[in-house]
Amino acid sequence: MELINHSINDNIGTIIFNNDEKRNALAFQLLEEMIEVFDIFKKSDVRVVIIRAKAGSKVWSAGLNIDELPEPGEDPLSFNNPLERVLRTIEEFPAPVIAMAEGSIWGGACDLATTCDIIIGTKDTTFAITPARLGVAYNSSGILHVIRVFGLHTAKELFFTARPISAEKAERIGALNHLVAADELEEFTYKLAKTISYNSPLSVSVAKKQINVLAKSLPVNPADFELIDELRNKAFNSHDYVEGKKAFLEKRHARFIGK
Ligand code: YXS
Repeated sequence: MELINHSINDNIGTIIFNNDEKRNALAFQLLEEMIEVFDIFKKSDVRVVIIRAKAGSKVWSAGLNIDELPEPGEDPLSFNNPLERVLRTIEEFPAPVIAMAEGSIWGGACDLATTCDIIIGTKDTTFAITPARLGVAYNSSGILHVIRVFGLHTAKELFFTARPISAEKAERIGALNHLVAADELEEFTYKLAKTISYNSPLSVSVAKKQINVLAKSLPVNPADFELIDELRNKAFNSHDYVEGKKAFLEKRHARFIGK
């Protein structure tokens, strides 16, 4: 593995992002390595997984690797995109996955953190959802994660402003399970993981599945679903989508024109 490190101790699996110079951007290679490691964990009686950045990181993850965003016309968050496959791997993994969230969390990494079962952060943990910065229209499963974890109004503010929200706010609305001092984060997280690992893995995995299935039972009629898809198509065929990526790579503010 190159862009992540992983280890297993006392039935607790750990994945550490190792892409510092790109602020732990979720490069396709990093995401594929995560899927490989979850497979190793599954075969190794891992009872809790912790996903983290290196101690002291200012950025947990800068989100999807903008260099790898596809050309206009192609869905940047398609069903088989490596990020979506990692999110489904986390959701379907039989044991709890904890995001040990030190630092700022951006875009698709916010989707990743909120797909984890538990999020533990510090006062410097922030959450930002950034499609509006890049002319992207997020996908429905990601939007549902954000609504379920942050609530409707905060989800709208996150998507409309693309600005980070603070750890205090995230804890107040229940998006963060615990907000702890930076120098206690590691010990606190592993203590919680150990508590879970001593419980019945079967009971814990059934509880995870039950909660995930029941939390998702939202009826959406097919016509609305098709409409959303039509709107998303418009966005990732737009001038703004091209401009968003270009502006980032040229390190300048984007000039969006709304089409
Ligand atoms: O110039 P070099 O080669 O050193 O590279 C710079 C950045 O270009 C690179 N980098 C990234 N490369 C690809 N994809 C990224 N997401 C990304 N983020 C950063 O890392 C090197 C250091 O970046 P720099 O100088 O900006 O670091 P900093 O410490 O001053 O600022 C850290 C951040 C995270 C505040 C800043 O890098 C930033 O704002 N990054 C972009 C965050 C973002 O908009 N992420 C959304 C990615 S797109 C995505 O996830 C979805 C499609 S969506 O947008 O829909 O949610």
